[in-house]
Amino acid sequence: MKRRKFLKNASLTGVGLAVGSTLAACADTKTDTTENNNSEIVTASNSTGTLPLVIATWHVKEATAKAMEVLQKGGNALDAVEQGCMVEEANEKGQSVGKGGLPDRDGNVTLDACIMDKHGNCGSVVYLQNITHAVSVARKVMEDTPHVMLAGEGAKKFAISQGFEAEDLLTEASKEAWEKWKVEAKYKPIINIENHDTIGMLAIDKNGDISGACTTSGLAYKMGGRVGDSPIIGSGLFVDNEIGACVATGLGEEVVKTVGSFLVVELMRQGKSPQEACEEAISRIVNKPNSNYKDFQVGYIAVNKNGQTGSYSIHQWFSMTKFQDGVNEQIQSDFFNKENV
Ligand code: SD4
Repeated sequence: MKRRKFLKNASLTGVGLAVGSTLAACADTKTDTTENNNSEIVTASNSTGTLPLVIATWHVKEATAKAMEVLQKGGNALDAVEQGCMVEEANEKGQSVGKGGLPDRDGNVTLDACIMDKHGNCGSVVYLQNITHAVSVARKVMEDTPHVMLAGEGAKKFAISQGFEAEDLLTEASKEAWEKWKVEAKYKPIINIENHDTIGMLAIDKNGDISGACTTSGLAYKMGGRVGDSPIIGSGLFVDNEIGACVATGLGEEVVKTVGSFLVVELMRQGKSPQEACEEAISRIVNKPNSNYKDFQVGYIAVNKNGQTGSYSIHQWFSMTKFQDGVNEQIQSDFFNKENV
């Protein structure tokens, strides 16, 4: 079923679902016949692979290819995740990241991003406007300030002082979509209307060191000032070089409430595989009393120190892109809600 059709059929109260899939642990690699933007979707082995390795949320093969190029040339995981995410930030067709991102309800494109390195250093920007490469500004916050997080006007001023150029991020296509939305202006943030979304990327370089990054324009038509999980260390992203890393996508409010990425890494510390840890983190959300999980999506991808990976989401159609052993592939994620599937 086409993703858009699925969304339509999902009888959601105006909220599009981000859908995901995870690796079925230890399943063999095989072609799945499900459609997805002409790309092959596979379920893949969860076995340990060689380093280096890159994984990212959604269908972002160009971004993972860029990251792998950096790693193959001997670059470190931090450079790889930054440069990989930059590919999607610059891609105007992606309406959930960087330039071309869908605006908030007032027509402003506001970006959230963060980055974390092997030492546990981190940097983040929230509610950043007019700067395409939010992930690079986050890295500058990490490396060139005594702070972890800069917001709004301060973040923008800092970026400009570092040589970033201010530009209009609202493209014609996103403006048009916003104009259409305004006709009804239902205040239901839309998650994931494209076959890619917030990009979260994790990499292990040839030295076995892990870094991660996450960048997004957040929920389309969100309230002005809204910040999601993506720039919140421990929620949208967490890296522990001893254990592994995790990054989230979907309805940020639900990720923040369970400090999702930190949770996944801690579960791996307790001995769970990346797959098991992602599944447990999703179960914490869906098993809350009165959880309305049918109306929203959350997906996690994770990697451990051995190069095992996992991904899991609440609803169908989430995917992970993985580049390892010379293969850059989109992997359909397993998911919790099998009703109507
Ligand atoms: C947010 N987590 O701002 C982001 C949006 C997202 O799939 O990932 N959508 O809540």
